[in-house]
Amino acid sequence: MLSDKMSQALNEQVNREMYSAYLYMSMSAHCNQTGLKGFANWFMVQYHEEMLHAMKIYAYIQRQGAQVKLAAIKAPPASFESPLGMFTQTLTHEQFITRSINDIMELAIAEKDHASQIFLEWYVTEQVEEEENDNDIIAQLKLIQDNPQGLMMLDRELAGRMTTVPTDFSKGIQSAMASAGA
Ligand code: OFO
Repeated sequence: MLSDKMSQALNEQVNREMYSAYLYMSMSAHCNQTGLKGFANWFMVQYHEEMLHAMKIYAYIQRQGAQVKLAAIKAPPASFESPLGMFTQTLTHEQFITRSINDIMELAIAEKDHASQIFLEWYVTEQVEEEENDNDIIAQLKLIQDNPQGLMMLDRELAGRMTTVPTDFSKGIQSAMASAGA
């Protein structure tokens, strides 16, 4: 059972995760257009991760017998600054997501909603990884500065990022997680 407040907070988080997916999809398109195919791949993998984050909450709301209420997803920007500017923007966005996950966790604690606390723990851990990934790439981009060779090397490295999360949710989240071995 979810309180109305928790149900609303989780529905809002679905929207934030969908926006994250949309933002990274837009960044991927921008990178493709500017010839950074590896960066484009990295952001497209990130898009899939965000879709999983949204779908897990979507399924949890339903399993708890509450109503999914989807809201409009705001349009992301279509053009971006340098790769360093883009990853700085990504980190700022992920820090915002971390704060929103923490706020929902605070609500779950205040409401003594143990099921939601356990559910949200996965997101708390995931956000540490999200910020760490961005910080690592930002550090590399700062070392590279304006060196095109360094940028191309990093682009090749980011081209190797693979999607490890499920992408087909047609049979539900549990089946998707099981078939992806997640
Ligand atoms: Fe869903 O973690 Fe990024 O936004």
